[in-house]
Amino acid sequence: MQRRTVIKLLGSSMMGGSTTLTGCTRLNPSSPSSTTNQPGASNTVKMVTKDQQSFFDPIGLFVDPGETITFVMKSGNHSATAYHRRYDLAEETRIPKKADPFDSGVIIEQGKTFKHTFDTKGTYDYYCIPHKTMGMIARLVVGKPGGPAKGSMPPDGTVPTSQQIVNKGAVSYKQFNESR
Ligand SMILES: [Cu+2]
Repeated sequence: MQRRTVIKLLGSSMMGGSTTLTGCTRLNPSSPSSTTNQPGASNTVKMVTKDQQSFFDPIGLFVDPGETITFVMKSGNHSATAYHRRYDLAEETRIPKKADPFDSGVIIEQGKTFKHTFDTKGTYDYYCIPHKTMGMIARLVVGKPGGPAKGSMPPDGTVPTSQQIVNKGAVSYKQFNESR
């Protein structure tokens, strides 16, 4: 009776052991890249309509130069569009001089994503085409603050300061509203 229990335990622990080893081998290569991210920050910005409010979340995000941000359509109809004079609604340019402007166009399908890679350092302000005048705006800092948006607020409302974004890595929409 006792002996059979021991054998059973040995058997199951051996099987468990081999499973764990396989898992380790697969997981190891991905762990270095996940530790280079800022604590608690990810490179995803959600576009949301909830309780009659439309917003980007986080409203402020820091990334390193060369990183890609994924904008995800959660609910509603939205765009992620840089304040750049090339776009009709942007009354001023609020991204660094040498930066590539970006515009997702209005996205209506839930779950759809738009990606943009940010190579030029500085402060980037952007808006949502349908909700710009209602203050659906947000800010990114790539590497370090700079450019025309660095020390001022967009014409459509307020976003976290460049320094707040540098300090926190990511400022959620909820956090930002509670601090105002
Ligand atoms: Cu919107």
